[in-house]
Amino acid sequence: MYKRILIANRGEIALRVIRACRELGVETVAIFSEGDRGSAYLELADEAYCVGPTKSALSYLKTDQIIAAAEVGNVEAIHPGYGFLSENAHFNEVCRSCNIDFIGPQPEAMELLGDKNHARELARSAKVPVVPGSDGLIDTEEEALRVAHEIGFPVLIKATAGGGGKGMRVASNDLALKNAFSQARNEAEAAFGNPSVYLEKYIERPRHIEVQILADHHGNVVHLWERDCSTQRRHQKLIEESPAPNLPDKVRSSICDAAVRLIKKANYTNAGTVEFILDKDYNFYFIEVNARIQVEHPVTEQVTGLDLIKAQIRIASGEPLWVRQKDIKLNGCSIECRINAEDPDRDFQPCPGKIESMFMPGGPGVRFDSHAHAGYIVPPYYDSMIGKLIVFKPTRQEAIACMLRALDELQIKGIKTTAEFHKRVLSHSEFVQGAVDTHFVERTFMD
Ligand code: MV4
Repeated sequence: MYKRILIANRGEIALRVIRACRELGVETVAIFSEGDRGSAYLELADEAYCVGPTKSALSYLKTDQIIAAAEVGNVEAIHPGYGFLSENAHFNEVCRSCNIDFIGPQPEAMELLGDKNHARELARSAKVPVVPGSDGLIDTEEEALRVAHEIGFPVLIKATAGGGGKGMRVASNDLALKNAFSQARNEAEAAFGNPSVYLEKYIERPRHIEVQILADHHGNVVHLWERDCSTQRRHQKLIEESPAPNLPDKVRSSICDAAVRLIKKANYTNAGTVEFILDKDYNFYFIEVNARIQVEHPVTEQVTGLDLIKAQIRIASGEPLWVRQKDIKLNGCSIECRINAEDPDRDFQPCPGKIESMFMPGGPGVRFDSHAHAGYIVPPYYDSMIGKLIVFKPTRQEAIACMLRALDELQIKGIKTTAEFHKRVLSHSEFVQGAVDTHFVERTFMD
């Protein structure tokens, strides 16, 4: 096991990794930007280094500064968290060249799966269902029209270097496709430095189901069941839960087994998430792999009883997986609400500022992962999430009731948050019935 790890992140995920390290007896080196000086998570680290000014591009995204902190802090490994450099293959390679373990997949697997068209082709070779679409990249408008006529409109143009909804455009006829094709390529070039796109049949109003995977360096791969992340707005997840409600067991097993096949084919190691969309007839299609730990990992921790951050650290240090697939049971129901400093009544615009007072919910089955506290000034420079409220109960009905009670208890004075919005979602009949699709929030709450 490592003696010392650097956490190349901030806020609640930095705190989460520090907690896992402390339980493993591993010392921690934290980093912070000038905008995060004095943050609470730094108090729990053994050492902390300022890596630059407030701007992420000059601090949390600065490979050289972070590697310098790792050298000065004399660490053996770096945990990247999510966002920032967590899926940056170059940073991953620099860690390797400096003999610092990157707590995540190898650069090659990260690179391969970061190319969404490659990932799609790999899925095909692993007999994992993909959405009907182009056989590779589409270079010309004529090709796009030919494929669209084969698979039928509406179609979705996707940037191979994109992901998470970035660089996607829907087209419902020839003229729209011509425009969307050139716009998608220009956007992809501007955003990712790679204009390459591919085409898929647009699956209308799908559910977003993702499978948590752990893979060690000894060829062992297990899944930790699925999460339903369909309650989202403009590709920003709001509520996640495990297991996915109203999912037939045979579909559950097929999706999880498909995820394991793909991860094995990709020679992927450490924690990863295989993302699918599910149509109204329970047909599922591979979309992409998220080569990092995700914000919503706690709901999986609650229903499996496994600590995913400790698992990442143990796998990176070379330990073989200590659990077998048959030992990983799906127990109960867990729901997570992202508590963001945003105003749901003003188009979810960020509402940074000082938290005057804060009462955190608790009691049986309640977990609140947050770095925030009374007096904390939510900075405007980073993403607006200030915490995650997670509940865990034997049934979904009890979990919803518990979440509503916990949201009621959560008092954050001084800034607006998404807490009230979550209460409205959790009380809506369509959500309570289970199996909302990815357009539920926009269709139901956005006039
Ligand atoms: C799709 C899709 C429908 N049809 N692909 C791509 C990024 C990933 N995170 C979600 N993506 C989707 N890919 C096909 N062929 C629907 C989604 C999707 C989605 C699309 C638009 C708006 C919100 C969405 C939320 C989840 C999934």
